[in-house]
Amino acid sequence: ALDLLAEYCDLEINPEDRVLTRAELLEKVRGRDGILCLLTDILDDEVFTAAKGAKIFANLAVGFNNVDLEAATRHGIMITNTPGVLTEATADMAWALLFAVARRVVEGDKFTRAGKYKGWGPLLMLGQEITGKTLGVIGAGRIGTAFARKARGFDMKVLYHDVQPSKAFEEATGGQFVDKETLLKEADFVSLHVPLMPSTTHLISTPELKLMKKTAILINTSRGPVVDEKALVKALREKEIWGAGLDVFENEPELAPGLADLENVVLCPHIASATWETRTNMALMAANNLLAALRGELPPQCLNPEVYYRQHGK
Ligand code: 8YV
Repeated sequence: ALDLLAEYCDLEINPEDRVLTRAELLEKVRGRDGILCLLTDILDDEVFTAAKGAKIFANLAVGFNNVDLEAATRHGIMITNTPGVLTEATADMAWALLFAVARRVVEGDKFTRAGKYKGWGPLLMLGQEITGKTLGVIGAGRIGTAFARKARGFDMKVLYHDVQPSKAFEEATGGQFVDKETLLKEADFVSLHVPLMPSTTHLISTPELKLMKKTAILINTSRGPVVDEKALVKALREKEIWGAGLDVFENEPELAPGLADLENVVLCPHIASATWETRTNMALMAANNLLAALRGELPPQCLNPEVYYRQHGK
């Protein structure tokens, strides 16, 4: 992707393998025609003011809760994201977490490495069966659909919830639309696939965790603040639910106090789209969006095309 950009642009690459400080971000966007940015870059009015003259910020993510889209539109800056290319990798990761928690894979690995495996036992590290269980999917978009579709191989019943029923979801997965309470009560495993918005912040908190089965497992590969992490720690500690698999955290990269001490949770550092194939495709998509904007075209994954139409008198 960088080679592609280098053919057409003078590139300045952030050399640090870390999140930019706010001051660095404000400094680095100054005088650029286009910026390829990460979900850790909070893009608001101040940043767009500093980036005066920029045509585009290409976000290397499908989620764009880090972007004040209205402010970008006001400043005449186009914003793009990377939908589609990371769907399967993210859905796969939700399954990886579900298996890891249900079958105690990480716990078993630590136990074995520590030399604690002294002999096979019929009750050693019992987990939850996955095949034939009821899967609850909250969020019936691309990733939720891919996740639920993969459940067919495990003969699962799929329940789903979203703001409205989705025919596409049902056709792809055989899933049944239910209200959130029914889903939480009936699902053996609950996986979250919603974007982060005011209406999805703390979508799962104490009342929701209380509705879930004592044997339930919660999976989150969406955005951390969708789950009230303090409430989750309490529920896991008090065995209100059986376990959780988290790829995202409420105050990433910080973890809620006590979370890392729990055995019944598997934690990953926001790597759901981190495969060579997917990250390459995300980078190419972001680069192509950038190049389109620099050439004066409408970028294919533009989230605020009204900026383009306004500038081109359409
Ligand atoms: C990435 C993601 O890991 O696309 C998203 O919204 O959260 C993940 O695919 C991340 O955004 C990379 O910047």
